[in-house]
Amino acid sequence: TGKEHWPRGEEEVWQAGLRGVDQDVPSITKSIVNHVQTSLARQAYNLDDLGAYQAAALSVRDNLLVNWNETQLNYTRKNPKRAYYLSLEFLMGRTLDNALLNLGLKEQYRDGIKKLGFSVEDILDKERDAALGNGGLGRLAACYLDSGSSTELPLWGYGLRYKYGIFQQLISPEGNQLEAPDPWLDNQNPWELPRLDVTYEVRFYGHAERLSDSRGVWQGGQEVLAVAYDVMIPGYGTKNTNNLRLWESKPKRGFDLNSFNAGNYEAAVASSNSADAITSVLYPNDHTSFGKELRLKQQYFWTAASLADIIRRFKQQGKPLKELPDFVAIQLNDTHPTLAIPELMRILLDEEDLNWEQAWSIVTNVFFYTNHTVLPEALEKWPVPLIEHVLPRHLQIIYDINLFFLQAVERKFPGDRDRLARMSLIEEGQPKQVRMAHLAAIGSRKVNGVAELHSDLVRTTILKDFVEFEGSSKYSNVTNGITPRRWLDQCNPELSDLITKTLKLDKVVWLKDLTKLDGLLEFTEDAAFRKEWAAIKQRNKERLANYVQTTLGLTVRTDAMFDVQIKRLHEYKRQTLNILGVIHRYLTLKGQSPEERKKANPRVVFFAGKAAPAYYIAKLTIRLIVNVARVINADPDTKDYLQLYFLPDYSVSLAEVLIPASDISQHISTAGTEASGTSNMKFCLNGGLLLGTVDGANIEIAEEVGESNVFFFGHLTPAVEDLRYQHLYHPVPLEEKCPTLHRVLEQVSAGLFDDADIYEPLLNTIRQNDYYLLTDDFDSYIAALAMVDEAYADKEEWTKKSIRTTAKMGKFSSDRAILDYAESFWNIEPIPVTAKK
Ligand code: KOT
Repeated sequence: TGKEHWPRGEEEVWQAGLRGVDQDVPSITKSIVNHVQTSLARQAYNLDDLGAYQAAALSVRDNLLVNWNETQLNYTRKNPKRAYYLSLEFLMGRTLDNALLNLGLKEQYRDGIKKLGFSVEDILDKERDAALGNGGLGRLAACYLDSGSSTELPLWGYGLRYKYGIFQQLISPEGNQLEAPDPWLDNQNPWELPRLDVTYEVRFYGHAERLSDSRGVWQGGQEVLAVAYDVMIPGYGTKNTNNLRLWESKPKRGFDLNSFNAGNYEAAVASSNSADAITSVLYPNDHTSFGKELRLKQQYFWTAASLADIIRRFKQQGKPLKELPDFVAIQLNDTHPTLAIPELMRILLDEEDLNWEQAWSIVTNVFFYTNHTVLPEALEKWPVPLIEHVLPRHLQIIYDINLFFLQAVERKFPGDRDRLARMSLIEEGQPKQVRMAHLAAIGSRKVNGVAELHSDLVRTTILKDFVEFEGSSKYSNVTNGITPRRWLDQCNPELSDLITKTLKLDKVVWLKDLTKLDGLLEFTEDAAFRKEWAAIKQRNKERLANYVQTTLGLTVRTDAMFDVQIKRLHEYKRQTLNILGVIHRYLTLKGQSPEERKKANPRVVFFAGKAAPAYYIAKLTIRLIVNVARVINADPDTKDYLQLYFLPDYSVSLAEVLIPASDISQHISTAGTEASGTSNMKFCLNGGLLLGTVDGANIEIAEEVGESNVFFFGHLTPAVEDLRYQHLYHPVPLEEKCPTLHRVLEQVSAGLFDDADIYEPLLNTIRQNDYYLLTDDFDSYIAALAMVDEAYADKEEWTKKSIRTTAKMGKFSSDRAILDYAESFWNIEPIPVTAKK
């Protein structure tokens, strides 16, 4: 009829109400005051910054809701193919500032908030980060949502609404990391919309029976309810506002009345508690697979609810399921959502009565899998007995997939038993385990890595056999990206303004086509421009120093080079290399006369990052950094030349202060271990230079900005395997192999910074097999640091490098990345919300 999406009643009456929200300053202040009075029920006279934040947020949210509704209605009407991004982590950070900038309302709200007696900066600072992620993988998902809306793609995210996000990090006086919970929902969250009517039942445990070769039935066990919470994702410079749907678990029926009446209160609440537990907390492990039952339940709960929702939406169109791949693409963010593959098979076989070929053909055209790491300990494997217990029907389906798959491999490579064992979905052992990366690969239409080198490694190492079997065209690359809205315009407003002024473009233009930045190149020779550029960096350094002063009470000197390494603590990322380099610098300074020292380039070194709570070596690294900082910062001989800070509780918001302030940042993973890295892109976009290894996206950054503008060191990926072999079979004593490093380790062992012996377990990882090759790379690392010093001594030349770096970062916009997914994988197109009639 074409009328099914029209309102009941009189259209003009509806239209009068659907005017949207007025955006002039008087309307904004009126709306804020109104929210103070009604939504918050607070008095104007004693409103504090938090209350003002909440009222402003609710007022901004009204704008988002209008756009969100229009976008969703537009999708419903036009019915395009949609893409869904399934991620267990969305590291969103704060929302208010981002929403204001994306809506183009920052200045109006600044004025309005000022008229109400508050400062916009103070109230922005009251917002807690939404920290539903560990690091790069979760932040990437957040950048992709921003870009999906900004490029007007019909892209939804699906995740979990954890009650507790990533733990809060505290540092004890001894330098140990302590963890505290992150109850981010304690204040009500204005950015989410509870959809208490959108619910699905998700089953666990019970028993499965086969009804025929491919069909089965799964009954009994526990049923848990998934409840939807929607988070609005505004696009930049467009009305398009996509949705991030987060699931909360809750018991299907409050508690069990029978047990309750029988006086067994504990049994009555136990099943209710176990339902609530599913979405209670984000697992704080990065790059490890733990095999914990609750984590498996999280993964299934989320994939089952998301698929049920996607299929319900598809079915509303009245189309047959064989057309699902024409309307739905689902991107799997790492292997965490891989259970979606057997779950969709289960739905199609057991509930929709399709045969195996029909079902498998739909599945393998709907899913797309992104791999984010080749580290063996991070590749997910689930014990077969655990899957059998929690998801008995899915185990049957996984076995069936495996059987058909291995039969096909056998036909192509007859008699190659080793190959079958390597490729099987099931790893033999005690217990047997399901290899999720294999399942994700064979169940998907495309598989990609996240930077050129990483995608090559995926093709030639962990999925080599699969490329040989299926052909290489399925295995491709999409280099990661970052949103320039948050990671330049929002975190570095002065630089953003200077760029806008210099390019003589509306900022919407270059922020949506970041390659426009290369128009800055011609200004590198303009001394006045360089002066402004350098002055902004200096003010950002002062802003960071001010943050450290107010939060930690420490005075940072801002006339020094700022050298920053901020990321999860992990041996492969080699924070240890950095801190040992700092100690080397300290010992060198101590050995010099006061006259010699005066020639030194003063440096302030910043670290920040969390360690997984059970990662002992990573925690010991934090302790070493904290104690070296304590000694160095108190040493009158050196404190003018070297300062060191470990900033606790690293977060998206802290990154937004640190990144614009950096002169040089370190991305120094052992070659071949960091899939991409994304903070490297953020630093460079903000005119910080890069000190790094030839790894991940560092390589592509160097290709763009030119090798003369980055500082590379260390062995290359092809050498790594040989070096590890040497360590095992032809070890050379450290004092011979690398005397400089030997001397540093001796000082740590002797107790120069802390109790002697405390760091032996950490130092022994280096002295013994040195898996991450610190002993091989230390000398070239020190040489690279010296080159950085030398380059920094020529301030004008350094500023030119800084400008050139920013100018050449266009490739790394997440808009480019998401459009690449949309075109080469998903086959979806922008669906702009057209202006209302
Ligand atoms: C793996 C298992 C559990 C939790 C997280 C991971 C993980 C995270 N694997 N890779 N990552 C990072 O993903 C980023 C985004 O693609 C990359 O930039 C980074 O190099 C990966 O380490």
